Amino acid sequence: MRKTALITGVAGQDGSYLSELLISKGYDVHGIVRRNSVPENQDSRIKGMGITTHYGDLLDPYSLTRILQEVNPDEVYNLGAQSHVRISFDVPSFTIQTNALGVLNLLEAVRQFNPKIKVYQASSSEMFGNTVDEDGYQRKTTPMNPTSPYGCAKVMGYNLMRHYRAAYGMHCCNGILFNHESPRRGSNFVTNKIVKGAVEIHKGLRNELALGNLDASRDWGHSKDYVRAMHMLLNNEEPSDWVVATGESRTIRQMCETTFAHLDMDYREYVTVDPQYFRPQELDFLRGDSSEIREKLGWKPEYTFESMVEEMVDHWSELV
Ligand code: G4F
Repeated sequence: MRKTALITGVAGQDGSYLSELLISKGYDVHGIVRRNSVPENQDSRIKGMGITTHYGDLLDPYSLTRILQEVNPDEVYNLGAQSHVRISFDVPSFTIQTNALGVLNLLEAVRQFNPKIKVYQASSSEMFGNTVDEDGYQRKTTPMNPTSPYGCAKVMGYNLMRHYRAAYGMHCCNGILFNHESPRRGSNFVTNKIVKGAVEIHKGLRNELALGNLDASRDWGHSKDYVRAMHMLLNNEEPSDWVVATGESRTIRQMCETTFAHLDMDYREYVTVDPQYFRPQELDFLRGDSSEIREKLGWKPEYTFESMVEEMVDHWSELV
């Protein structure tokens, strides 16, 4: 029988790739969108895909109950969040409400409507903060010491999922996803900001690119590979928590070097550092150990760091 999926945050980078994946697998896909004064800004990534959208909000439990009743999903993917770490310092209360209380609202609505629905939670490597195991990796046993309101809220969401699994036997799964990018990434996240800026400089539209901390290091994968992992791990018989990562870490400086080199430029001639992009507390280093999902579920990324950057450069070169 045809399966039905409900996705919060459907209009975002991951929501749009996940929708495409599920549609290709024969799912009926529904998504929750929040009211926006310019709706065109919101559906640009998902227009014409064949998704049914519903107005709702993680902070409005009535809307969640109504949508669950209307859609009656087999699987719920909670990708809705205030997803920008730097901005979480500016809007900490909103971030905590959406990213932590929102998870509770969704879990309670599912539990009361039908506790057999499978629930995926977009947990994040930001939860680890500056803790790294002795071998230089983070894994699900690594202590969580978040360094941002965003990270604190994600830890709460993560724990709520584990609690609902243990207390009510619900099929709740956390995907602890390390950074994942693509041409659909918002251009205020560092990868797309660098690529867009480099392409604009290459085309003579600007002279420099101002960034924040160039020495932070991230484990960057491609969103398309990571939404595949979401679907795989949610459909594993035993509900559990899984790390999804490439196992490679690069600094922002290295990201600049690779991107500008693709365009035959030297980043050192154009990149400047502007303290306005620093964070009150920085997460210095991320590198994930995803051996469990690779060994048990056979997941592995198809993109390399280089092929991902190339795709992003091609995208912006066509667009700008
Ligand atoms: O691209 P970012 O903004 O991503 P960040 O903070 O790592 O968060 C992303 O990944 C998390 C997973 O670990 C997700 F949970 C979260 O939702 C989001 O998707 O920043 C990456 C790094 C930071 O160290 C930041 O300080 O880049 C550094 N950076 C340097 N200059 C900058 C800039 N970040 C941004 N956004 N803009 C800059 O100009």
